[in-house]
Amino acid sequence: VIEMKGLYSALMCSFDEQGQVNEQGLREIVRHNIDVSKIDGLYVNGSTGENFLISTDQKKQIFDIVKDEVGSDVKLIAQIGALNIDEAVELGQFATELGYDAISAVTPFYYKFDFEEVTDYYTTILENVDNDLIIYSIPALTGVNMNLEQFGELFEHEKVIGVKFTAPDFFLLERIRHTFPDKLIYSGFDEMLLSASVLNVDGAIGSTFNVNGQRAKQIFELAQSGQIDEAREVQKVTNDLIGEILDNGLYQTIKEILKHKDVGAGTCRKPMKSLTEDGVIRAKQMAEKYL
Ligand code: HMN
Repeated sequence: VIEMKGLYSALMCSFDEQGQVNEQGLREIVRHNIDVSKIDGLYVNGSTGENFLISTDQKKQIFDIVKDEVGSDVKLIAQIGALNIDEAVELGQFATELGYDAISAVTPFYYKFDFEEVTDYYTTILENVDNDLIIYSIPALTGVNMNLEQFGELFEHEKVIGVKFTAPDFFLLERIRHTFPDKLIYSGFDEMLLSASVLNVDGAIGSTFNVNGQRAKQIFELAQSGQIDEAREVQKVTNDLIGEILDNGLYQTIKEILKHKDVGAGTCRKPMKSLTEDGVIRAKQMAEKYL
C-alpha cells in the first residue's frame, strides 16, 4: 500500500451545456492536474466529479477517458459507491478491469443505514470486486458517523486498505492513526491539511488540489519534515484562497479558475447553478492573485 500514499485531486469533470461529458475538457483537466498541480494521483467520480448527478454510463465513460489519458503516469482511485448496490459492484468491476489501482466507496447515505447495513454494503462490494478498497467517510454529507471500533471492524478485511477521512474530528483521526498504523488515511478537508498532516496521515484527497495542488504538496511535505512554521504560512495562503472559493461557489469557482488557465473545465451539472457575472470576475481575480 505504500505506493498509494500521496496527494490526490478529487477530479473535476467537464460537462457541456447539455450536461454531457466533454471528453476534450476532461482530458485537459487531467493533464492540468498532472503537469501543473503535480499531484500523485486522481480520485475519480467523487463528490467533486459531480458523481451523484450523473448516469451509470457517464460514470463509466469518465473512468474510461481518465484511464486512457493517465496511462500509468499517476495513481488512480475509482469512487464507485452508490445507493444502488448493483451499480456499485458493476462500477467496481468496470474500473478494476480498466486497471484502477484501488476503488473507494462512499458510505451508503440518505436512508440512515445502521452499521450492520453499512458493513453488509462493503462486504457485498468486497466479495464481488477484486481490488483494494478505501472507505469514504464524509459524515456531513452522508449522515453516517462511524466510531473507532466500527472503523476497526471494516479494517479487519485485508482488502480494506484505508479510509478517506473527511471530517473535522481530530480526536477520532488521531485514534484511528494510532490504532491502525498499517492502514492508509487520506485527509479530506483541504483547509485542514496541515492539522491532519501533523497527525501523520498518509495523504490527502481534495477538490482544490485541481488548482492549488502545488501548495497542498508543500504543506504536506513541510509538515512531514517538521517545518511547521513554514507549513502554516502556506496553509494560510491556501485558506485565503479556499475561503474565497467557498464564498463564491465551490465547484463552479474551481472550474472557472481552470478556464482562466486555458483548461476546458466546462460547466456544472444541474441542479448546480452557474456563476453570476460577478462570480466569474471574482474567480478570475482569484486565478490572478493566487495561481
Ligand atoms: C470528493 O469526493 O470529490 C472529494 O474527495 C471531497 C473532498 O473531500 C472535498 N469535500 C467536498 O467537496 C465536500 C474537499 O476537498 C472540499 O471541497 C474542500 O476541503 C473545501 O471545503
